[in-house]
Amino acid sequence: MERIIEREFVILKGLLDMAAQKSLVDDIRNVVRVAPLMAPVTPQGREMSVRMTSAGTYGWVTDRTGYRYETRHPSGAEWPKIPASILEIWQQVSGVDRLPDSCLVNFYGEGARMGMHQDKDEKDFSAPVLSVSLGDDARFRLGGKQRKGPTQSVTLRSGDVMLLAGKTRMAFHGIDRIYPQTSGLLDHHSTVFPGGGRINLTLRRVNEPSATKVYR
Ligand code: MD3
Ligand code: FE
Repeated sequence: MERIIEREFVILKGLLDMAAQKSLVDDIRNVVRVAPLMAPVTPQGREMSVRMTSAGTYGWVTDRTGYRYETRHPSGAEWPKIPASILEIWQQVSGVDRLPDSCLVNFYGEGARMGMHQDKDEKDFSAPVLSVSLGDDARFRLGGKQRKGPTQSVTLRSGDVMLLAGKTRMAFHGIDRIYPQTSGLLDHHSTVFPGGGRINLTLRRVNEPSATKVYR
């Protein structure tokens, strides 16, 4: 008999050791060279404090036109491939065969935050979302499917990996604050990430399962 245990909200504290974290930052530096970080503007015309770019088939973008996924950076170039090191984490922990088709790279400098929101610009809500934290500590807040209601807070540290599936996939969530200078990880790339800060990678399935090529 097959038993499926649904894991809806899993935090793998310290899954990535220092060596793995450093090589991920090297890989992200190469992504950022091809697809530079941007200062996203909301449809309401407010600049977000988080800097963003993407890798993969689809990248999440926002401007006065709205929130959406695009196949190109605003420069006109296609997004770089998702580094193999990042796909390996997905294969290790996601529990699904499909690979992510989007890797959002969020960069938080001192004072950056992300207000409570739901992720609902994707076509495939059946796949989990996976988050990788690198650099400075962050206060993460997770609520329910309604904007109002109880929330729980967790400190995310460098090397932590989080899996959001099932009901949690549609939960409101945000980053209240960054704790500056709590990690030296980004200092070895101070020209790319001046003043340290935090990087979050968010791996997602954007397109429908039927659009996925299966290789056997
Ligand atoms: C919970 N990023 O990019 S990652 C985002 O740390 C985003 O940069 C935050 O929220 C960050 O949309 C949080 C963790 C995360 C990602 C997706 C979720 C948590 C989630 C989707 C549903 C519920
Ligand atoms: Fe989100």
